[in-house]
Amino acid sequence: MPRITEELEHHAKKQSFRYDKLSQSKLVRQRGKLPENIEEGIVVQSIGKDFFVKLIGEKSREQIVECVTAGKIISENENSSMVAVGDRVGILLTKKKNIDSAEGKIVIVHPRVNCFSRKTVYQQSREDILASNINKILIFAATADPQYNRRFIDRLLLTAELNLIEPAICINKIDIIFNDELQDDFEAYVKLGIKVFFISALKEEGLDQIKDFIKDSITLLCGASGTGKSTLINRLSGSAIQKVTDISGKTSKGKHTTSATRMLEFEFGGKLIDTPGLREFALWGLTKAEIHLYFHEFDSYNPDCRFSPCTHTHEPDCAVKKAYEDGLIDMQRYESYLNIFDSLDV
Ligand SMILES: Nc1nc2c(ncn2[C@@H]2O[C@H](COP(=O)(O)OP(=O)(O)OP(=O)(O)O)[C@@H](O)[C@H]2O)c(=O)[nH]1
Ligand SMILES: [Mg+2]
Ligand SMILES: [Zn+2]
Repeated sequence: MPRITEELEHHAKKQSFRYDKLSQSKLVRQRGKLPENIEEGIVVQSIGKDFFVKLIGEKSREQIVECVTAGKIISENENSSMVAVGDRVGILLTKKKNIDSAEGKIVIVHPRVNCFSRKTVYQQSREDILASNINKILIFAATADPQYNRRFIDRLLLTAELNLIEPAICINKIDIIFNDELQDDFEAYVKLGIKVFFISALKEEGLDQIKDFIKDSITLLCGASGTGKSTLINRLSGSAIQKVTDISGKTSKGKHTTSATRMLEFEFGGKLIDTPGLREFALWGLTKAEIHLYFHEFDSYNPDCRFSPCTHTHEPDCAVKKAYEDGLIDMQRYESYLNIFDSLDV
């Protein structure tokens, strides 16, 4: 991705950074000069405070280095997770008997091109980044065990559009349920031009469309726990887990660990970032006033509302609400809109 590289290098050369003490963390962002002897890399796994960084410098052999974060980090990314999978980082090697057993310290996090984030669960007003520098997101859910939740899907769709990330919805476990009702439930998304895949990871049905989608891009895979994300990854890798080019190969903390966010690379071309199952997804970076702009089925009715701006919740002569009442707007999407509207403070 030459564009990303150029942008990051440009920023790295500026050597001027904010100082910003983070309240809940000992880590600080520091203004200052870049240290010398920095190795450049990309974060391919995060688990707790441990990170795995794949070196990408000209002389590197794409080794994976286990890293912690330095007490002070140089970063321009404000008010957000300090380090996330997908980040371009600069590290200092701390133990260096030989490069393959080296350990490192992350000292710089380069500016992100984009990221996929939510609001932190335990703190107000902090951006919790699931992954950065990604092209696509595969919003993953299941027909049953656990059954999909469309409101959850809608929240992820909004976040994808906000961050200019191409989304697709993947409904797994069609070996349990697959009927017209299920397909009808996702018709609203198909009409909006969003790709919807129905698959069974376990029975390996429909996997070609997933391969097509993720080929040659960096795709974030996220959804609730137990929906089958790791199963999909195993199947895509050719059923034997070791065939997944596990680019965080140094860890011995378990192949199927669900507590790590991990970037995996496939032989057919493309990277998929497996994430721990999401329980909650509070929106970050959107206000009440703007969310209606992300519900594109409202677009053609919007100009006919009597008030402008109109929140489409209580105003008289609201064309969007009328369209909903006339059955022209998908019921659940409108309800999702109201649900998200109510969940936001401002
Ligand atoms: N029937 C059926 N079961 C599936 C399918 N895919 C996965 N499963 C089962 O669903 C369970 C959870 O699968 P995982 O792949 O661990 O789910 P996950 O999304 O990675 O879960 P977390 O890592 O906790 O987020 C396992 O018992 C799988 O065998 C499928 O297509 N059909
Ligand atoms: Mg998993
Ligand atoms: Zn209106």
